[in-house]
Amino acid sequence: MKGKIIKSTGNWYTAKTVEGHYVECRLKGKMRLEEIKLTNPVVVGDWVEIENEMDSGDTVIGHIYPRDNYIIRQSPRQKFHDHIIASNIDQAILLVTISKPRTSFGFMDRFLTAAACYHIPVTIVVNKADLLSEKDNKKLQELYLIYKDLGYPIHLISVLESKGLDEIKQLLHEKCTLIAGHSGVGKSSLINVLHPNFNIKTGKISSRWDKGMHTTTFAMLHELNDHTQIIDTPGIKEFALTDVEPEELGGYFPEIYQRMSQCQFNNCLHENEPRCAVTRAVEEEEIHADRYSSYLQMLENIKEIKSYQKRLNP
Ligand SMILES: Nc1nc2c(ncn2[C@@H]2O[C@H](COP(=O)(O)OP(=O)(O)OP(=O)(O)O)[C@@H](O)[C@H]2O)c(=O)[nH]1
Ligand SMILES: [Mg+2]
Ligand SMILES: [Zn+2]
Repeated sequence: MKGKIIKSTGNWYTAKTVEGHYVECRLKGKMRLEEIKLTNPVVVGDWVEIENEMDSGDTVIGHIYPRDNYIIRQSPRQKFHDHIIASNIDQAILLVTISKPRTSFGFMDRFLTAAACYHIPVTIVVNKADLLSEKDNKKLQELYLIYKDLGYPIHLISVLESKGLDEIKQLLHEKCTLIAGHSGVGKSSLINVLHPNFNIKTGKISSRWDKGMHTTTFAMLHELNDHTQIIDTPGIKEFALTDVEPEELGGYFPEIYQRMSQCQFNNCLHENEPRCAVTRAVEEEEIHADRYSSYLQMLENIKEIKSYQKRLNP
């Protein structure tokens, strides 16, 4: 029977079958051996085939259907160990806060790029509007200036004061949406206010560091109604760009994509090449310097990953 994984805690998974039943299952013994090398062979959002195992009487996952897309994060401990957060999503909300905790533009760029690789549309949602100081407001204006121009929809909300939530409800309607962002930005709090019956655990912000406490520890799919699903995720430090080639990266930056056909070399990486339309646009301040430096950082990172992979499989 076909089902969708809604929760994963180590070796056990919860799947919702197409008939609407919730079943606890684990990976079939044989599959476990074959896929043992992967950190997380089954993830929230995966479509799987569930069967009854004769010997054990357990309900097991016998097959994982190919994923349409997924979002990967970089392991906080091991640089090259990536971890798929969730799969088969229609869209993502990048939930950010200007302060408590602060979300950097560099972090946003990484997520936007990771999502663009899989053609996952992203809406930027700025939470904690109630906390904005004058200085924060300036930062927020800068955020609008950069990202609105690039074509990303942006919403300003306050979960605490229930402001701006109707637009979010409309946005989620009949889609499967992943909510991503740093620990403490209010991902779980937002999901809680969207449904009266939800009671997801939320955590305080450390007053010492202005950072979240990593309250949500694994991704979980919550159903607002039969056709509307929302995936809560743990606070993330870094998103990984494992599957991207260096010369592809520019294609995922709308402002680079727009200009790269005008570069002299068609394999231009927009670093120091002559007659590069991208570096020219940066000099002329048509491309934001912060965005360009995010690009260069990601490019370095991708090159590093590639050379690591080459060393592993020469
Ligand atoms: N002032 C203010 N605080 C908020 C708002 N939304 C959420 N919070 C608070 O922010 C803190 C963190 O909220 P969570 O929902 O646990 O954050 P999270 O993003 O799920 O964090 P992790 O699970 O650690 O990734 C809680 O104390 C919330 O009450 C808001 O709009 N304004
Ligand atoms: Mg949470
Ligand atoms: Zn170029």
